[in-house]
Amino acid sequence: MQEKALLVIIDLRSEKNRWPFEDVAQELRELTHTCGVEVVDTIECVRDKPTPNLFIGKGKAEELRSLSQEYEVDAVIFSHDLSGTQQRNLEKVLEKKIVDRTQMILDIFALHAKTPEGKMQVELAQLQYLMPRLVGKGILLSRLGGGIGTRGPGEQKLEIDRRRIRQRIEKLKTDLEAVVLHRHVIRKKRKAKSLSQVVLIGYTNAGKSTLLNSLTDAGQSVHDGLFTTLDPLSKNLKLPNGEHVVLSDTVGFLNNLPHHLIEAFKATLEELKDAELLVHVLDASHSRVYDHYKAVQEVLRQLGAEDKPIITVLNKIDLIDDEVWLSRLKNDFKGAIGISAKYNRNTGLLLHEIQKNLVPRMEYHEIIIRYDTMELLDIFYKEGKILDSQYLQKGIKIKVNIPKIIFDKLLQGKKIEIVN
Ligand SMILES: Nc1nc2c(ncn2[C@@H]2O[C@H](COP(=O)(O)OP(=O)(O)OP(=O)(O)O)[C@@H](O)[C@H]2O)c(=O)[nH]1
Ligand SMILES: [Mg+2]
Repeated sequence: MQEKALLVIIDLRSEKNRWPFEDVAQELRELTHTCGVEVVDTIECVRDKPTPNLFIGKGKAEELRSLSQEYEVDAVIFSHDLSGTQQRNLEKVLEKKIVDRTQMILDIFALHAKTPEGKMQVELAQLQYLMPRLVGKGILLSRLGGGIGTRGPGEQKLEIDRRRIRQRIEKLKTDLEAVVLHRHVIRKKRKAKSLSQVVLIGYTNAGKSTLLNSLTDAGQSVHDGLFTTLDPLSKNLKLPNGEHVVLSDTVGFLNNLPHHLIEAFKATLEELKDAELLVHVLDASHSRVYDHYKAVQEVLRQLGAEDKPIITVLNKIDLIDDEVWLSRLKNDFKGAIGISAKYNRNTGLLLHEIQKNLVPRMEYHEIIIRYDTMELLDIFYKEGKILDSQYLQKGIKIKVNIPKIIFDKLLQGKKIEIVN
């Protein structure tokens, strides 16, 4: 049976960059749906600042207790992160499973991670979240502890658990370092082949994977929910001038993404640092698109990648009827390209823009390929773009754009003759 939850949206007046109630509620609802949990009601709780023992006031906690019993919910989900003490105390008062935002995001990540690397990253983030919460009698998280109302280990066992968890964290960190190293080797190989790396970034659900699919034959899974992609894919992409680049998908960002997650996913996000160009995909049909933009900029800053060249893409224009909204966005995001990844609108324009923003690696040549080495023509077709070809007595004369590195190799082998 589907689990049911009551959502508690806390409006903290002391908080910087507060989002309006309805927007926080909407995002928490989407997270909850993505977890496969039904929302029965959303309660607002306005406070100046949190209290150390319950986060919310005693009266409010009592009110939530009766509401959650009335609705017969399995869990009460909070829009803000709770300390271990707050969580335990709330659990005592409400007699329900208490879940905070980070925990829910971690749960979604755990559900969506498929590769060993993705799973390791999620486990690391979960354990790091758990460590400071292992106090007093100890609690265990929903998934780690095996469900609602699980009691934690006793005092003695707690020390052992703590030590084990610490060891496991260290092991995961070492293993992930090996992954980083491996990726580094792959990237070096790409560099040696002189392939530029273009990385798609953006808020979760903006349409990054859809765009990767429409530009390449990636076949990335696409879904209307949050954090669909945890195991990003890189694909070869041929630009209009014939140049090949590597196009990579990434994990979606979110406002106030838990820092444990950013830390744990650094191995994956390392790709970003090596990118020659970033493509920031925005869901232009979303009313919070400006906040999404800011949140992505913030994560880029945390990753030290905010100075990279970047193309802004206004995706999902097929969903926009309001011309005023679109022109406002185009005005605010100067130079942004409006596209529909789903219906392949303006994606050609985007390819040209990507090409324009990359340091040219292609060279133009006019050459003759002798008939006895005609097989070379395949290389030109595959690696470059043939603009014209002419059959002469000596061989085939072609006008071609080709990566310098490949051209130089062919020239060394003296298999071609330069005409121009
Ligand atoms: N109408 C419309 N829907 C789109 C467009 N692009 C993507 N979508 C839909 O938006 C949803 C999310 O798309 P994804 O490609 O999975 O988004 P993502 O950015 O990869 O999301 P995460 O992997 O979760 O970060 C899916 O339901 C897509 O079908 C578009 O141009 N128009
Ligand atoms: Mg995706």
